[in-house]
Amino acid sequence: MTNMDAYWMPFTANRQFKANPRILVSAKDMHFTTDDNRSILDGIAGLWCVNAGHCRPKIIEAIHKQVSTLDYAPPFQMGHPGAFELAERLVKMIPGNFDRVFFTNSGSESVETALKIAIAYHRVKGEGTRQRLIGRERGYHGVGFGGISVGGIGPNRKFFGSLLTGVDHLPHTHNLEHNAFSRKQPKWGAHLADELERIVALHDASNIAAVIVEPVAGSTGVLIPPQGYLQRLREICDKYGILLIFDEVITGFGRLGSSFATEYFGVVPDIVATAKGITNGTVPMGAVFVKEGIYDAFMNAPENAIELFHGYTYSGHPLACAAALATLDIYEEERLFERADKLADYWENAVHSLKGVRHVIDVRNLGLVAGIELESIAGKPGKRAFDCFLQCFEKGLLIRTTGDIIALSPPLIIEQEHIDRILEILTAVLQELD
Ligand code: PXG
Ligand code: PLP
Repeated sequence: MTNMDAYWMPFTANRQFKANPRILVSAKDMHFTTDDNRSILDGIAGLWCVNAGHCRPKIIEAIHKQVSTLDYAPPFQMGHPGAFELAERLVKMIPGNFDRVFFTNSGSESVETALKIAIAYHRVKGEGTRQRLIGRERGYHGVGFGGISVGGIGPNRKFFGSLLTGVDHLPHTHNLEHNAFSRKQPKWGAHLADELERIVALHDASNIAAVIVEPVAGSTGVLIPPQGYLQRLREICDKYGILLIFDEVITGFGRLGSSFATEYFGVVPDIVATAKGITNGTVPMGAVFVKEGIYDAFMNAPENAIELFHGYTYSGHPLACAAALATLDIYEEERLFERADKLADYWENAVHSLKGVRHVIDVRNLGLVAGIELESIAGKPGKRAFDCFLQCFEKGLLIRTTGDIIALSPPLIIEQEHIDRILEILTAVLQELD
């Protein structure tokens, strides 16, 4: 292994890692292989993105063919067929009346794009005072300044100065007293959406552009929305002309056993931010869907003028488009979203078998996602779950932890025997853990 010093690793305990590196060298379907040739079962689809499993030949071939035909095409004032084909395919795939897609290269960029479009939309409609943004405590919306401003994860915010002004936060919905060990959506908590009314009363709707939430909060440790909560947010936004943005970077592309969370919950937002699963994690890409009427509102500029002053060098990159088209083919051909839906009950029973296992104070689940909350060691928050992560890796399982919460989100191609194996390793590790 080469010297590791030069690489400043993202969201990583750099010194701990470099002292005890965990190096992956290849992957296939449900497994990674390490540099010491161990097979690691992937319990988190890479990082919530490899929904069809690793190294799928169809996607590899599509990328290969694309890079040897058209490696790059400028996206400003120019186009290439793949971007148009993909956009068309995406708007047909998402339920609700979304009619345009803006391409980005990550979830963070999708969030920045969604927030900017929301503010600009009100302005082009003559409501330029609508500038305030409302996020939620514990929300994760990537790492751009917009995303951390509307986001609600303390450590992701506190080092970075004054952030965006004009931002408020709804309360999060996590409450173990009421909702511990709920299966699917918890019963308690819809009333927390009414906090939006208080924020509107404080600032007046005429100053508010948008509300952004993750339909299921992922990164903060899997928080499932209470029954009726998202519907209530939708109603209040409608009442006041506030745009509702769903950040579906994790929930999009089959994670819940449906195309998108908007389909799963039957609640249609105005803007949907996506990334991750769109290319099965192979080539960075994000996509922002907007509801009918939003794009049109921008089309009043003179014919030859740019309508939206926003975009990335790599928006709709040919390789990303090729990878995404092949990925969507696989999702469709293998009916992977339905597959996830069918497996969801087996998954639910499996993860809830952790109730009563040492240290476990909550299990929550929806689709092929689960959160397992551990009791923290006094004075050492996060240590127990991190130790669990290290020991699972030693035993051949990749999980993700945040604080003292374990998140699981396997590729949608997972078999029941893999689910059993995940629970077997996790249970054994938890029983032995301090
Ligand atoms: N929004 C949501 C809801 C996300 O989950 C982003 C935006 C940002 O996407 P990019 O592609 O810029 O990272 C995400 C990303 C974790 C974890 O441990 C989750 C994410 C990223 C890294 C770690 O749960 N989600
Ligand atoms: N910084 C500089 C100096 C640039 O010229 C550009 C793009 O042209 C950017 C940042 C933005 O890069 P990207 O479009 O890849 O987000």
